[in-house]
Amino acid sequence: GGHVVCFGEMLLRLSPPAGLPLSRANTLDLHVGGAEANVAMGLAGMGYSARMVSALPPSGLGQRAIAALGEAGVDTRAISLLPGRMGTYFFEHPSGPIAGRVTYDREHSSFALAAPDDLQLDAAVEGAALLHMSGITPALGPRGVALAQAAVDAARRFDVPICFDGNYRANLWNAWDGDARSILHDLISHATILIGNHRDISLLLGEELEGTGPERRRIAAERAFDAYPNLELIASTARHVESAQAHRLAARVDLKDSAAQTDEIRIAPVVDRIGTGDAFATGVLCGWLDGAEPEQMARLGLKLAAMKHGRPGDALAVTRAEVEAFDLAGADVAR
Ligand code: KDG
Repeated sequence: GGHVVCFGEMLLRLSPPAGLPLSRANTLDLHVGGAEANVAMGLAGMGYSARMVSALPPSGLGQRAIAALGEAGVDTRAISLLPGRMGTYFFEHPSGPIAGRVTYDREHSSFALAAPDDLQLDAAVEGAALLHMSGITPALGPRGVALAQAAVDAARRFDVPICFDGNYRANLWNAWDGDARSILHDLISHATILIGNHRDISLLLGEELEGTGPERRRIAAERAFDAYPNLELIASTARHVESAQAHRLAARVDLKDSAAQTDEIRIAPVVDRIGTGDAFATGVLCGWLDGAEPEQMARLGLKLAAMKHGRPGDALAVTRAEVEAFDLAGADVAR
């Protein structure tokens, strides 16, 4: 099939060594991220053709982000170099009883300042197999909403299915008092694939969902299929945090007439859980692109998410051979 277009903002992640707060840091590790770029890098590693559409500043920092994409095998031709800053965020690793913390420093980034016409959406989306985007772009503010809308419009113009990852970021929406519910609702009404858990769906529908655990997740999917007739696939993970070092994770994939739910696996140690949602999305999309059954999609998504927990950085760039060699019941994933 054709290429996958991933559309969104890229960020540099700066983090002090694990265990140190920013207030005592002397050095900062650098990783290249951005939810949709993480998916692009993941798909390219798995052997799919992935193209990133974004905007970056024409500085060394922007070049660093492009280099990461290039190294992972992502097509970078549709990246626009535009005025503005490089979006960054600081991440303090969780340590003992202290939760991890994200501090955004992304205002006035090239992406956030861009207008739809500054980007290369149409050229990239034409002939694509899929457009992957997320709820982060519209959370950036009114300009972000216009960008997300333009991406949806481009996909519709060229009849390209949309995968929308809810990626709800409360801090971004709260910063400008954006009406997340109605904005996300409009965008998701055009999506074919939704990556989102029962909380995302409950926010969209503006109602509490009854039940707990797998039953609530089944109800969430049922409601979402009713509310969004274009949706064909809903995929989500459920996480239980035992401690900063040990998590439990299960995956679920719903089609309209069939569903699959994995066993819960225990993941320890957790090296770095940033980007696990994107790794999960990557696995699900690999399965979808191959026409796989829900079981395979859920399993591959869970596998990539589990692998991401064990590796530093935002993006999981692994090869198919590494994924095949990774045993979900193996050493770093204890059942
Ligand atoms: O999913 C991982 C992303 O959250 C990370 O790479 C940074 O895109 C990011 C964001 O806006 O939080």
